[in-house]
Amino acid sequence: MAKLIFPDHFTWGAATSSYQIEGAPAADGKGESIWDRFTHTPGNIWNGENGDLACNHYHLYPDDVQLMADLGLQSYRFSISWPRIFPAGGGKPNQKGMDFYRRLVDLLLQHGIKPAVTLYHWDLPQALQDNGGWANRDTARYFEHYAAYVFENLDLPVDLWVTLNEPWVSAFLGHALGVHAPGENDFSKALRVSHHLLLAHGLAVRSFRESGRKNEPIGITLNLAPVHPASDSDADKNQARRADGFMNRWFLDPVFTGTYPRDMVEIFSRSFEMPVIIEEDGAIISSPVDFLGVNNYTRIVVRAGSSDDDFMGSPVNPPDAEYTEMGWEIYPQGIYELLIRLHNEYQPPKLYITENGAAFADEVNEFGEINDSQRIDYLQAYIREAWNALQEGVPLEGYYAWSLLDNFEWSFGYSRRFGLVYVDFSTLQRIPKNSAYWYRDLISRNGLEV
Ligand code: IFM
Repeated sequence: MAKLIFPDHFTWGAATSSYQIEGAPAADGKGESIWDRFTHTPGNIWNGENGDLACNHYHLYPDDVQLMADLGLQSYRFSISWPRIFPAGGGKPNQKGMDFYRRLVDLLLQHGIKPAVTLYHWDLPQALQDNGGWANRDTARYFEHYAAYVFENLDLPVDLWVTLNEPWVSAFLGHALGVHAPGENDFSKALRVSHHLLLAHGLAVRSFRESGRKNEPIGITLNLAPVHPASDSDADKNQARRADGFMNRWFLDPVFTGTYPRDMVEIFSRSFEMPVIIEEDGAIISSPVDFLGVNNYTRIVVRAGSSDDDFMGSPVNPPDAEYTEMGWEIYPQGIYELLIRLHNEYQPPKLYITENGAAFADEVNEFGEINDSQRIDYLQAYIREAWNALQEGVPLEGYYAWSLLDNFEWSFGYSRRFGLVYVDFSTLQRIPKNSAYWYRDLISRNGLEV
């Protein structure tokens, strides 16, 4: 049996997000978010579900921190709900909302668990949506204000700051495909939204550098996936390049170079209205980050679409592959390919895998156990590829499993279980799955036995 040991300073954690676990949508002065509104609009979510209760982490967080400690987690990545801090997006802050995260961070630190804080995981204050949402450039300034307030008032050590989680998803699933809040179907608007999200990220990084928080790293988390052509034909290869431009480069290029990929600007501008870009925007968006957070679950395989302007192509599911409950191909070597590419092409100072994991149809057996061996196999295979990337000199600093708990999986409601810990949504009982114990053992030996 081989032992694949990770560097001593490597961080092992698990991740969640506010709307997916907290519940308590109006507690202690919290304002409405676009996800509160979207989930309460009939027809948007599987089975009419919503995050009103979710895992009730807002009230059960001490138990959850204890669970993390029992599993030996070294870090916990969570997100702050903007409307808990600024119920109307801007204006008067809500002290009680800030106090909740202060208590959480304090408790994590007491247990020796390093907090990794994401400022935006999609729950925009509805009041800002009513003002145009992310399609309105002012929202970036509101975000800067909110971020600056958190930097100043979450006055405890934070290990990692993430400005935005997966802006591609906010922009395109929310504004072009309409399956996420706020549920719009306007591609030109989605492009504008992507620009304002990137601007918000850059403004927050700038404000962080001006804050008193000197030695804490800040970065952004992108959902990234290798894009492969379905065949060796030139048409499929060109399609893969365009799909990569849409899925990956549209965010990577501006963050690391200050400009949008030229091929995609040409393609988009032939069919859509382009965002208004002011001269200073590129410099703001590319404000140097300390790390890039990578969320990777699968790869994308595409066949050529109908024209050279088709930037999505036709997705192909390779026939002999295995798939998770999300219908996502299990493709561990993709994370290796991605990490090597990011290191070679964009050279972020450091990289973190801020999310990786799998949904399976977990069940509690007659002994009260959840034998999720498929998840263990998945995690083991991906972590092994991360180790391979480390051997090639990729400055990978940590890994966060998605997710600590089964939770509200957006338009899929509670029908997709990603947790290391099973949640019985009728009683809210937490039961660590076998993968949680497997992960605990991996953390304790800082590596894999394969
Ligand atoms: O649950 C989501 C998370 O909110 C963002 N990244 C992907 C996860 C699984 O779909």
